[in-house]
Parts: sequence; structure tokens; C-alpha cells
Amino acid sequence: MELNEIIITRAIIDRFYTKLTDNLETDVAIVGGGPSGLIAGYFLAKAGKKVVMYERKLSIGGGMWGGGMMFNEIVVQKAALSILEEFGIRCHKYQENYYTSDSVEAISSITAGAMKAGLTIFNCMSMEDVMMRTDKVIGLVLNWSPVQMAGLHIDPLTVKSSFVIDATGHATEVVRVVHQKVPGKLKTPTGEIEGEKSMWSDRAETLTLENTREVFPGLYVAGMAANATFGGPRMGPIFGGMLLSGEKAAKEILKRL
Ligand code: 48F
Repeated sequence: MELNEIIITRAIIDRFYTKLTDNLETDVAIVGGGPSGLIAGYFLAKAGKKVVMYERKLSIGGGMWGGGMMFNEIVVQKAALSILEEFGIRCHKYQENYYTSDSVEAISSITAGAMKAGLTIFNCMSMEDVMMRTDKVIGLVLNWSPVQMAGLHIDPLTVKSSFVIDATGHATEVVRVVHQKVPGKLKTPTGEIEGEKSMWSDRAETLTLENTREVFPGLYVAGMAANATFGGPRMGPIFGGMLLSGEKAAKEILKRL
């Protein structure tokens, strides 16, 4: 049978339209497709929740692809090995408490695992604002990344969710938007964004987990965004904290859904 270009086009438009409209109202919307967001999405989807992710870039995976300085290996400590195992990611013991994985295998396996668990991902879409009702985040305002990059004056569209996770990494973009709109209202010691501190891997890995929590009603922070919000240090290419942070964000939200 001869292939028909119009059927190909119609198939893509129909399927994408269904995917888009199916996700206008969800339990959880995750901004940022790095390791912490993907792990949060995986555990929420696995628990049967309706969860959607928006990633600004064409590719999912954030800062994991490049390992450390483009040496495409990551380090994971013992506490997070069970998460690598959950996705069948191979790892090698380097020495006590230091395990390595190929960063490409790690992030591609996590992405595939999260999607198969039920996470829906929209790439090339950026969060530019949140939807709010008196002191509560109730959704996201989205636009195509290329629209933003081209500086086109085109209005965004809005999606609703019971909870939002800011997993935008160092940029902590969702928190920044909320902070801009309602200054001084964050659940941080000062009410403001405390700001990321310089490298201290050991402390950062512990703090990432502690800092993974609700920062404003309806809005959780995970991964590097948690440290940037609550004033934790950066940790470099050790990823246990990121994985455990995603898991914690999912667990905390599941208690409330
Ligand atoms: O930076 P990223 O990988 O976040 P993470 O999950 O992991 C941090 C580590 O990669 C690394 C580290 C670990 O030791 O420190 O940096 O905390 O992924 C964040 C993703 O969010 C996307 C961005 O493109 C990236 O892929 N992102 C950022 N802002 C937006 C966004 C936005 N406004 N809308 C959509 N996506």
C-alpha cells in the first residue's frame, strides 16, 4: 500500500492533540526533565497518578547526559543504588560508597522507565508563569520554547494541576516566578530564595533531600532547585541526591493526593 503524506500528518496531529487535551488537568505537573523531575514523575505515575512533565529543551535529561565535564560517567552513592536497580541501570563499584554508571545509559533508562510507568512528557515547552488562586499555585502557564527564543509576542496557554514540582535545576525557575509575583511569601527562612551555595558535595547531598519539600502552597521543589531555593550548596556530578530527591518529592505529594 502506498504511504500517504496526509495520513502521516493527520496521525501526528490527531495523536498530539489527544495527548495535549488529555493533560490539561492533572494531579501533578513537573517543570524540568532532569534526573530529579524524571524520578518524581516515575514514582507518581507508578502510583497511578496523572502526571505530566514540561521540558524546555528538545532533549530530556537535563544535566545528566554530560556526566562531569563531558566525561560521560556519573557517580552515585550506595544510598541511591536501589533507584538505579529499579531501572536496570548497570553500575560499577569504584570503591566503598562510590559507584559509577554510564550517564547516557542512566538518563535514557530513567526516561524510558518513567514514560512506561505512565509519565507524559512534552518537550520544547517552557513554563513562563504559574496559575494562582489566593496564595496557592494551581497550575502552569506554558509556551513553546521556540516562541520564547524568537522573542515572539504570542500569548501562552494554561494547564491545571493539584501540585506543581519545580525541578528546573540551578535556575529554580518556577520558584523565581512565584517569588516575583508574591515577594517574601516562600516557606524559606527569609521568605525569599536563599540562593545556591558553592561546591560541598557531602553536605549538598544530605541537604538536597532535606530541602525537597513544599516551598509555597501547591509548589514543591526537587533536585538542584531545592538547594537553590533553600540555600544548599552544589554537589557536582554525584547524582544520588538528585534521584532520592525525586523519590521524596513523589512520596510527599502522594501523601496529599
Ligand atoms: O538541571 P537539571 O538536570 O535538574 P536536576 O534534576 O539535576 C541537576 C543535575 O543535572 C546537576 C547537578 C547534580 O549533581 O547539580 O546539575 O535538579 O534539569 C533541569 C531541567 O529543567 C529544564 C532544563 O532545560 C533542564 O532540562 N527547565 C529549566 N527551566 C525550565 C525548564 C522552564 N522554565 N520550563 C521547562 N523546563
